[in-house]
This record gives sequence, structure tokens and C-alpha cells, in this order.
Amino acid sequence: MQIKTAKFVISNTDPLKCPKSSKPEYAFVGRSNVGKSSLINMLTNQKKLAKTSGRPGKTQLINHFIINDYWYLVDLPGYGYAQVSRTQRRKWQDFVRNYIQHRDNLTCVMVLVDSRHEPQQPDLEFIEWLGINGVPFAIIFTKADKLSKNQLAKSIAHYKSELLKTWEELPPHFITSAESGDGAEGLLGYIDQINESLKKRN
Ligand SMILES: Nc1nc2c(ncn2[C@@H]2O[C@H](COP(=O)(O)OP(=O)(O)O)[C@@H](O)[C@H]2O)c(=O)[nH]1
Ligand SMILES: [Mg+2]
Repeated sequence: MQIKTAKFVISNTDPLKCPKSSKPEYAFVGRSNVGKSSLINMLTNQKKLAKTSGRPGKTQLINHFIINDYWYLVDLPGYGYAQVSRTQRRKWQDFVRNYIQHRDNLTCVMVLVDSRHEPQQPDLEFIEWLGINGVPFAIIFTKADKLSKNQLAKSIAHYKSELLKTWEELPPHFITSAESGDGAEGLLGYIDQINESLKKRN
């Protein structure tokens, strides 16, 4: 799939006030600084669609973008670094979980993790929660360009082995770089495939 049009629709602070829609929706989520905004800009081929910054985000906003006039890409707020307080992390959790549970048109949650990092407890907990609640999701390893080929393979293999401690089967996963554009084709192809299968079902 090629992204021909990508437009910002609306920002919300309240999950329940987001536009009701029957269009398929893909939510991107991950800790602050994981490279979410950069990935969204890379996928949509727009430099500033989602804001990027070197500093972790401040406001908790849900941003809706409409892609090819057909599906929604949703930028969910990122949870902070490891040093974020338990209370703050709980707040994020409730916010995001509430969103996920109330979106009827939510098709898939894209969980972003930095390919350089060890599996992090908050990510693993979130992934487990998605599984328990039957929410379809995929894992996106970001910033692949920051590692050598060898290091990258090692890091991903390590992450997978961590997941296999609790999962019988690995979820779909994609390795991306906002810098080089690697992984865009596979990820967009996956979204397109789901969209097509939904069309057939309707
Ligand atoms: N080398 C490299 N840097 C990246 C990549 N993605 C994001 N970054 C950098 O990581 C930082 C955080 O990125 P951002 O997209 O703002 O993260 P967000 O907080 O998850 O939205 C910025 O300095 C980006 O330039 C990538 O794929 N490769
Ligand atoms: Mg961002």
C-alpha cells in the first residue's frame, strides 16, 4: 500500500470524545521517545504530520489522522521513561486501556519498542494485557538503523525469547527505521491486508 493522503483530523484528551467511526483504526503506542512520531512521519512521507522531539511528551493527547480517506492512524500518548512515577504510569495505563476498550473500530494496536533496549517491564505488561483482553496487536521494533545488522538480530531474538516465556506464538512484528525508511513496506502491507480482509467481510 502506498500512502497517498494523510491528514490530521483531531486531537482529544478524552478517549470517549473521539470521533465515532466505522473506519478501520490502527493505534500506535509506546513509551516516550521510542520514535513514534518519527515513524508516523516516515510512513506517511510527511515531515511534520506528527510532531517529533528529543524530549518526552508533555500533554496526553490522542491524535487521529485519516489515511487515504479510508483508515485511521491514531497516535496515542506515550508513557514516560522508566523513572516516571508509579502513579503517572498508572494514569497512562488507565487512559490508554480505556481508549482501547471503548473503540469499536479499533483494528490493531501497534506496540512500539526501541530495538536497542532490553524488554521493559511496562511494555511486557501492556502486551500481556492486550493478549488477555483479546486485542489484536503487532510489535514494531524502532530505530533499527542505530544497531549493526548483527546487534539488531541479537536484540530482536532476545526480545522474542522473552515473549515466548508467556506466549505460545509470537505476535506479528516489524523492524523499522524512520531514518532509512526500512520496514515501511512490510508494515503498510500488513495494514492493507487487514483492511482488505475487513472489506470482504462487510
Ligand atoms: N536514528 C534514528 N533516530 C530516530 C528514529 N526514530 C526516532 N528517532 C529519534 O529519536 C528521538 C525521539 O523520536 P520521536 O519520534 O519524537 O519519539 P516519540 O516520543 O516516540 O514520538 C528523536 O530525536 C528522533 O530523531 C530512527 O528510526 N532512527
Ligand atoms: Mg511523539
